[in-house]
Amino acid sequence: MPLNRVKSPNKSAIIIGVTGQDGSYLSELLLSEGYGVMGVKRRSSTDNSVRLTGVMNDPNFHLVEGDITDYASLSGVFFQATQVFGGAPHEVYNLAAQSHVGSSFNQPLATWDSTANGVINLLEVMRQDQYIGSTRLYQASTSEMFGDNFQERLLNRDIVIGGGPCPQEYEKVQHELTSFNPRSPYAVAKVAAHNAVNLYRDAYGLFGSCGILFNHESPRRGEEFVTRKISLYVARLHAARRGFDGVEMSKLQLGNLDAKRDWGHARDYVRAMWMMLQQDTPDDFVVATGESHSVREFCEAAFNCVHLDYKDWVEVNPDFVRPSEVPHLQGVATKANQQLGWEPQVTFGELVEDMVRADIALVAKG
Ligand code: NDP
Ligand code: GDR
Repeated sequence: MPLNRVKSPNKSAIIIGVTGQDGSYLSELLLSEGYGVMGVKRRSSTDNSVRLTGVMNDPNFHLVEGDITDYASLSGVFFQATQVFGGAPHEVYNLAAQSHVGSSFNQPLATWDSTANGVINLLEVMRQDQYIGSTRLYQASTSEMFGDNFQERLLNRDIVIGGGPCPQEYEKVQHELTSFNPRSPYAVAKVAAHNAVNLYRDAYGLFGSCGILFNHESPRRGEEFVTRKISLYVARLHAARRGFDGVEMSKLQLGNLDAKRDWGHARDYVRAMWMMLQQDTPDDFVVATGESHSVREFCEAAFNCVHLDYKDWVEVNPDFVRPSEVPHLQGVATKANQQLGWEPQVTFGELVEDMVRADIALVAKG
C-alpha cells in the first residue's frame, strides 16, 4: 500500500479497527471534515475491507496494516502517521475489539487480548513514544459494562402531591454514574480498558475520552449481531416468497427474545465520538437514544416491513442463549446532549426500515 503525503488536511487521525461498522462511518465523517485519515486493518487471508469502498480512493485516506495486540506494530503505525501527516496525528480512535458478546464466552482469551491488552499497548505506545502531549484518544467503551445494573427513574413525572394518585411506575436506565457490573468476558475486558484510559488521563495527563455507546446498528452491521441477522433473514424470506411460490425457508433461530436494547444508528454515533475529541477537556459520555426495545419488538418491526408476522417465522434456539445475559439497556444521554450538543437523528422505526430495505436491495443484487 503506497503512502502518499497528504496535501493539506486540517487535521489528522488514526482509526484502529477501521474495517468494522463504526470504522467505515467514522472514516467518511473525518474525511468530510477535512482530516487526513490513517486506517489500521489487521492482516487477513480474505479481503476484510469491503465496508471501506466509499473511502478507499480518497487521497486523504491511507490504509495500513497493524494489530492492536502487537506493541511494535502500533508503534510503527504512529511513526508512519507522523511521517505521512508531517507531524504527530491529532487524534486516534480505538475501535478495535473482538466485539461479539456471545463469541467472547467461547474466546475469552482472544477477546481479552484485543479488547483489554490491546488498549494497554496503545496507551503505552502513546506514553513511551511521547504522543500524550500531541494526540487525543477516543476509546470505544460500551453499555455492556453496566451489565444488569440500572437505576430507577420515575416514568410518569406528573406526581400529584396531596391527595391525588401517586404513580409508582419506574423505568430502568443507565447513565455515567451507574456502576459497572460486567456480565461477559467481552464486558470484563471493556471495563479494564475503560479504567486504563481513565488512569492514563489522571496519571499522565492524556487527553483520553471514553464513549459509553449503547447498541448502534446500520446496514453495515456484522451479520452475526441480532439486528442484522433479522434484517437479512427478512430480506431473504421476502425474495424467496416473491421468486418461488411455496418455497421452504427454514425458520429464523434466535436466542433471548425478551432482552431489551437501546438501539441507534451507527452514523449518528460516530458523530458523538468525534465531538468528544473536540472538547476542551477529556471526559466520558453515555451515547444513547433513551428508548429501549426488545429483540421481539425488533422482529415485529422488521417482519412488518414486508407485511409478515414474525411469530410465523421465528423460533427460539437455546444454542443462541448466552450463559449470562444483559437483560435491559436504556441510556440517559443528557450529558452528551448538553455538553456535546449531540442528538440522535434516526428513530428506531427508521433504523429497522433502513436495515431491511438495504438487505432487500443486497439480496436482489445476488
Ligand atoms: P466491529 O466488530 O464491526 O469492528 C471491530 C473492528 O476491530 C474490526 O475492524 C476488526 O477487524 C478490528 N479488530 C479486531 N481485532 C483486532 C486486532 N487485534 N487488531 C486490530 N484490529 C482489530 O465493531 P463495531 O464497529 O460495531 O464497534 C466498534 C467498537 O465499538 C468496538 O470496539 C466495539 O466493541 C465497540 N462498541 C460497539 C457498539 C455497537 O453497538 N456497535 C456499542 C458499544 C461499543 P476485522 O475486520 O479484521 O475483524
Ligand atoms: P449485544 O448485541 O450483545 O448487545 O452487543 P447482539 O446483537 O449480539 O445481541 C443483542 C441481544 O439480542 C439477543 N439475541 C441474540 N443475539 C445474537 N447476536 N444472535 C441471536 O441469535 C440472538 N437472539 C437473541 C442477545 O442475547 C442480546 O441480548 C453489541 C455489540 O456491538 C457489542 O460490541 C457492544 O458493546 C454492545 O452491542 C453495546
